[in-house]
Amino acid sequence: MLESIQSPADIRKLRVPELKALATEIRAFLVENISKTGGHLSPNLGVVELTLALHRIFDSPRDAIVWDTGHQAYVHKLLTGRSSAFASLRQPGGLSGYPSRSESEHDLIENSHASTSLSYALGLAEGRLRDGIPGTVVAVIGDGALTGGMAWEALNQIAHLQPPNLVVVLNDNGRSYAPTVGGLARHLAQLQIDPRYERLKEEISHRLRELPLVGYKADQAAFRVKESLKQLLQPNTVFDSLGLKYAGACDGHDLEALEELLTRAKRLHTPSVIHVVTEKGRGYEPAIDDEIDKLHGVGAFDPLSGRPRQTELTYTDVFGEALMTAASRHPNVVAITAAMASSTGLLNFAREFPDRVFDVGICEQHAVTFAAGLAMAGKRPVVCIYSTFLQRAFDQTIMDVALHRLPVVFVLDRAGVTGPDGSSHHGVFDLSYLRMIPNMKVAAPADATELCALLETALASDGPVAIRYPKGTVPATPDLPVEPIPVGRWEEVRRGQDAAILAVGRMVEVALVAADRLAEEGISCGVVNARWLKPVDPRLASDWARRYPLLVTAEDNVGSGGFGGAVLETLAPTGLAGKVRIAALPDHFLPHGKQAEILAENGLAPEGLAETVKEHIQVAGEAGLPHGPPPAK
Ligand SMILES: Cc1ncc(C[n+]2csc(CCOP(=O)(O)OP(=O)(O)O)c2C)c(N)n1
Repeated sequence: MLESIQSPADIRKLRVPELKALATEIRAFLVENISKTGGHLSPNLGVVELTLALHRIFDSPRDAIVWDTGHQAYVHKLLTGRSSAFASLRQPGGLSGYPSRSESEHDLIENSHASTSLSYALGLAEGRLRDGIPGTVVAVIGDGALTGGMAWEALNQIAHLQPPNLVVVLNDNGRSYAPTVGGLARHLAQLQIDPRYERLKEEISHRLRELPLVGYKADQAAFRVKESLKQLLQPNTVFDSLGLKYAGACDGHDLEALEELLTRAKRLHTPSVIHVVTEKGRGYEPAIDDEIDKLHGVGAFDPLSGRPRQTELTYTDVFGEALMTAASRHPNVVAITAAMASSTGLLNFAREFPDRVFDVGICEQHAVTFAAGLAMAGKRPVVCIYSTFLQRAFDQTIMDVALHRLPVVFVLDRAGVTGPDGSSHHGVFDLSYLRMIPNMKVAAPADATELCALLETALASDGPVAIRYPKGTVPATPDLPVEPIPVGRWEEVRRGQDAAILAVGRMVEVALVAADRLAEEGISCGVVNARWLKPVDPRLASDWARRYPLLVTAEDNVGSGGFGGAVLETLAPTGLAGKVRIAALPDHFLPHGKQAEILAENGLAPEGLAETVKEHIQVAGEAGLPHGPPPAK
């Protein structure tokens, strides 16, 4: 049936039994495809009926559907004419793993950072109102994304502006990756009382409308009875208190109930919050049975068992173990995660030290300032976060941590090119946005052993330190135990004569292979492991920039403001900056694709680096630039 669905109009023709069959088909299709491409499995299995109902009741793109985060928009893709391309999901040149404006007129928001949908939706709704553009704007937000501060900033303004053309659908599956934590989650759980509640409430208001009372007093009496029954039945919701209409909680797998509620919301002409309860991983046992994250986001897996196809040691694993070791020695070490304990390697830590890990919800800004407070109180907070999501807490990192010179350790996972999650998930700005912050020290390990050693250094530091490492497997298992690495100390891992590559993090390995290739062509290329981005090793100016005629910096960060910039800034006063060439990522948003391919396309694989060296050695030769140490002053 799925093949025949080319647009939402096609599903509006279907009847309930056909829709149920379609829902089953979609789930099987998702499992089969995602088992090959990887992707967000359980969030999408959970929203099949909800997406069908949304596209039947609302008329996209006339009505705008805004998916918060966008990781749960696969079913939306299938219903908007993209099922035949679905095998290319997250593959180079294929469909994006999130909504994508270039893919479809039905896709509006492609930023996959959570908690933004209500702000986008309010802006869209207000803008449309002002221009008299008809249609409803629907924001679909998860209970996890609703923990983020931005969502509440938007709700506050929605309550103020009361746009009649805005519907908020709260997709409540009780989980972010792990169960959603906090007072809000508790509140939402309380609202999910007996599923018969909604029907009972309807029944009562229907009966009240039929009361055979007449006159003012009767009206008053009816009103009072109704109000007290309402209070009795319905706990006052946080949304009602804000001045928004709340309806629910509705079974998110009951198509008819969903359609009824959405129809009412559409006709209400006042902003409403429709609370829909869904099951994450619905219909796929391995996801439902998974206690960790219900197979939220997966690589390729075996569809029968749900087990991953690849299980190699990753930087994330190594960090998790290193933090455990450190925590067993330093009683003040505490870990903080913004709803991503499993994917930042904290699971074992949480088992071993349950009182020393804080899941703050999808609230990176709060996470960082909370860490600042903990540090003020004498703790050693380690903020475990993806590089891309620390962007959210840029101001907090500067003002609340660095300005106070607090010893918060930032551990940035998934730094550099991440691959299939695309533009909004590449962690390619962190070296730039961290390096510019006063008091901040920034490091990037070249391998697993160095990661463990840098963590020791960071935990012994008297101010903020950020350590960033890439997504993926480590070159080798760590060589333990480790000694802390002195702050600012680089290492010349290969000596050469004609040029040196100053490499950051994973680029060290790439540079060593490039140097081998160059050696085959008679070029003697050194490699320096520039593991500290900040502070820069003073030997850069006193030694390497004098000894080598050409310095090529290599980093998996954007060129603007990154490591290459740090080297240029250091060398500018010495007059040696002219020897520097920068190999970095370009000044545009990178697409999704395979990590290695994206790096290679941008000159950051061994061949590309070797080419850069060769190209500039020639230029240096042609320009008659000095080859060898400059004359002593
Ligand atoms: C700012 C930000 N932090 C972290 C994430 C990583 N992340 C992606 S989905 C997700 C959980 C979302 O939970 P919810 O909104 O309830 O959606 P569900 O997957 O449960 O349907 C998280 C933490 C993100 N996308 N954005």
